[in-house]
Amino acid sequence: MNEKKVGIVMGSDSDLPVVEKAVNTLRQLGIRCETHVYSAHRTPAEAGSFARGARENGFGVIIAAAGMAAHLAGAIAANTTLPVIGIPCKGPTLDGIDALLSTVQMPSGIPVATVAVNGGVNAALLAAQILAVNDEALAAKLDDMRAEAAAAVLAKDAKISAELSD
Ligand code: RP5
Repeated sequence: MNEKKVGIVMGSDSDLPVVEKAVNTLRQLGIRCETHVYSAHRTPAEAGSFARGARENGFGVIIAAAGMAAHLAGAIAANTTLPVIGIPCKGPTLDGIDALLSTVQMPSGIPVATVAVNGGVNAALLAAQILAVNDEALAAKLDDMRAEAAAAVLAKDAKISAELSD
């Protein structure tokens, strides 16, 4: 098991369905995570404090999920030099474009690696790939996971091709 944990922060418990996809993917890979609800707007002190202490508290990457005017990933990134992955969450209006632009459009100097709207799985995989830079066992698990995903696609191809080809 990787010695580093993944920190996961969401702006509201309403983001939980997206975050659960990330947690499940990390668990499949045997990566420890710690999950919190901290908001850039409603609880900025707690969000900043978590980010400032993250490196010394054993985290290697932080995933931040938020919707609407989604400043959480940027606010976390402003308080740590650990890699921060932002998940823009789709809100009740604007189809997540609001959160996407708020998360991805970081000014030079404070990067956030932004995944797709509601991209919980890819956030976890990217976090795993970052930890796997110096963890060969984890890199092998990622290879296995990709091979399984490819096999599943090829099985679908075989089924559909058999049914719909003349
Ligand atoms: C953001 O506002 C949260 O990340 C959430 O996506 C959105 C709405 O939050 P709730 O009003 O559902 O708590 O800060």
